[in-house]
Amino acid sequence: MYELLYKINNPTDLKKLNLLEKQKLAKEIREYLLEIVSKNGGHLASNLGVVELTIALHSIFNCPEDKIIWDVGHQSYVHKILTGRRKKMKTLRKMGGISGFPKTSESEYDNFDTGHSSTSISVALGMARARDLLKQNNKVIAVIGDGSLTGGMATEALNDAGSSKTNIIVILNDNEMSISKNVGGIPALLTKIRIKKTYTRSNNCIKRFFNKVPIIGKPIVNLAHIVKRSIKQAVIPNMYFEDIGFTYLGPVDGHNIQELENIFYKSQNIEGPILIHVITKKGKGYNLAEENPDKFHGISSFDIKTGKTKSVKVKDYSKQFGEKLVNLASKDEKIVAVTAAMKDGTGLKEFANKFPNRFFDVGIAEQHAVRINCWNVCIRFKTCICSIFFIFTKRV
Ligand SMILES: Cc1ncc(C[n+]2csc(CCOP(=O)(O)OP(=O)(O)O)c2C)c(N)n1
Repeated sequence: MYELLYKINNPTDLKKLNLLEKQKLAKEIREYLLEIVSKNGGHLASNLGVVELTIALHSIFNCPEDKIIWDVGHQSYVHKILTGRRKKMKTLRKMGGISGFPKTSESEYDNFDTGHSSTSISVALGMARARDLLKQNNKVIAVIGDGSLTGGMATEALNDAGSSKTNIIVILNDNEMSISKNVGGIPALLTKIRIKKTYTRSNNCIKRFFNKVPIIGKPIVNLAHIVKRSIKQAVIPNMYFEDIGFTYLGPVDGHNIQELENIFYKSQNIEGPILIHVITKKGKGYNLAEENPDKFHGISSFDIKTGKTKSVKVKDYSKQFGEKLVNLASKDEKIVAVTAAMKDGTGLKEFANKFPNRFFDVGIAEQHAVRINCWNVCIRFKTCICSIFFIFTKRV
């Protein structure tokens, strides 16, 4: 069943595989992830989404010399499987078992003990600067999701890294999801960038067509070339990343190993900060998770066929909190709820359904979530603090 997987004990073994074998390995890894998480519980959808991305990263870069920083770290299972911890993954969420997040004490392939989101670019930039001071030349790669990119710290780090001229690679794993659907202006920007592929394709088709038209064809193409940059500015907002100092590469299909390897290979010869935009599907390869990525983000043990969780449902703290809040809010329309991308985790799902106009998901932005409440009256403030407080206590 796991014919190839059992032969991979480190990235060197992986590098020996050809493309077809890597594709087969991706399939086996997905089966293995399902087997483990359905028994033990864990973060499933995010890991299913980064299988090819992780294979391509470990095929092109040379870890542990090259440093990969996984933002949040909940998507590091595949990385663990490929870096000698395949068997240990069976102890996930067991007493004394393997961590579900990168742990420096666990492996030389893990570079930072994560958990909080939006930290990876800062960490990577620090490592890149230390490397430069030590006159070393390893690569430093931050892998950050589009959800985590909404966190303020990520923007602060992009701002610093963009002007630094330091060699650093930021891989943006864009699956359009945080735990729930991603929200705000940055996801909207990324959606616009995704149309680039369509734009480039149609642009080339038009060019080919006019080049064939006698006499007037070539001048039209030339004229188009002159205005191209301004059109590009208007149509392709990837200029945002370029304007703040990054070389932008992509968007690339995050489930195509060959394309990913090509772009990672290319990135090694570019100086300065690079942002590679990778499009992935959360829950990829397991229909139920593709359809309900939020349910399968973090899940307790479940039946693979039906997707039904096996644990007995108890009324936990967040459920109690959510119910009470709905109850209070039905009687007092001044009550609002603010969450930092944790609608489900903080028990606010029902509130959001019942009072959509009084529900605010502000993205992974806890500081901002607390502060937008500055017009507060007492009860509003309490509501907000409960929600934020809960994030910090039951975050992962
Ligand atoms: C500061 C902080 N707030 C909230 C969380 C809870 N959390 C864990 S993963 C996640 C969503 C991350 O989305 P994204 O970065 O897009 O990764 P994906 O799971 O979609 O691959 C959230 C909100 C956290 N880990 N840290």
